[in-house]
Amino acid sequence: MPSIIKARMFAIPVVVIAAIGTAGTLHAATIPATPPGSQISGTGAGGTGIGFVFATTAPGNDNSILGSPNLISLNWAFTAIGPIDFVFTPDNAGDTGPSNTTEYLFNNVEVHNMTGLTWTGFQFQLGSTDDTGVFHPGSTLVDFDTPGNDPSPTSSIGFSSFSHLDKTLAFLGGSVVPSSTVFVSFSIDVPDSLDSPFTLRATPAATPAPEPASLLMLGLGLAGGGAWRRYLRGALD
Ligand SMILES: [Ca+2]
Ligand SMILES: [Ca+2]
Ligand SMILES: [Ca+2]
Repeated sequence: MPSIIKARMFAIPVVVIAAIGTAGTLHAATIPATPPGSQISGTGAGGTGIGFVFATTAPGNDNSILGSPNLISLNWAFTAIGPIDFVFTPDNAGDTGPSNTTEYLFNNVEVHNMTGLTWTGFQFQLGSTDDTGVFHPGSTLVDFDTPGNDPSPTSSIGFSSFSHLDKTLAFLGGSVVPSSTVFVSFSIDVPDSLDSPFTLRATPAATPAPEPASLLMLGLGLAGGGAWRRYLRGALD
C-alpha cells in the first residue's frame, strides 16, 4: 500500500476523535443526586457525617451571584478533634446544558460540636483522597466558588477571622461551645468535564490546651495557697 493512503487511513479516526472531543464530551460536570431513600456519608477521625445531594437543576451555572439552586445538604457530627471527609464523584455524561462550571450551594450545613471541648472555629478543605486513604489538600480542580466569591459564605455564629481561598475556607476566632451546632453556607465550583472524585474535609480548631509552663504556674499557685492556709491555721491555733 502506498504510504500516502496509509497516512490518510490513520488520519480519519484521529479527526473523528478530535470532533467528539470538542463537541461531544465537553459538558458541565454535575454531581449525581443521592438515590431516593439513601444518603451519603462522611467518615474520619473526627466522627461521622450524613447528607444528601439534590437533583442538579441548573448545570453550567457558574457565576451564580444569588445562591445556586443546585443544593447539597450535609450534617457533620464531631465527637473528636479530627477531620471528617465526604467524597463526591462528578459525572460529565448526563448533562446536555452549556459547557461550563456548575456551582453547588451547601445550604445550612450543620456542624455539631460533640467533642466536649470549646472550639475557636473550623475549616473546610477541598482535595482528593488516594487509594491508601491519605488526603491531599488542594489536589482537585474543584474550588470554593473563586474568583467570584458570591454569595459570600455565611455562619450562624460570629467569627473574628474568616479566610476564603481557592481550596480552603476557614472560620476562626469564635467560640463554639460543647453541645452546640453551627449552621454554615458556602458554594463550590465543579469545573467542566470533571469526572474524578474530590473530597470535602472539615476539621474543628480546638482552643489550645494550656502550655506546660502555665500548668506549672497554676500548680505553684495552688501549692502557695495551701501553704498560706496552713500558716493562717497555725496563727489562729
Ligand atoms: Ca463560581
Ligand atoms: Ca471557580
Ligand atoms: Ca458564585
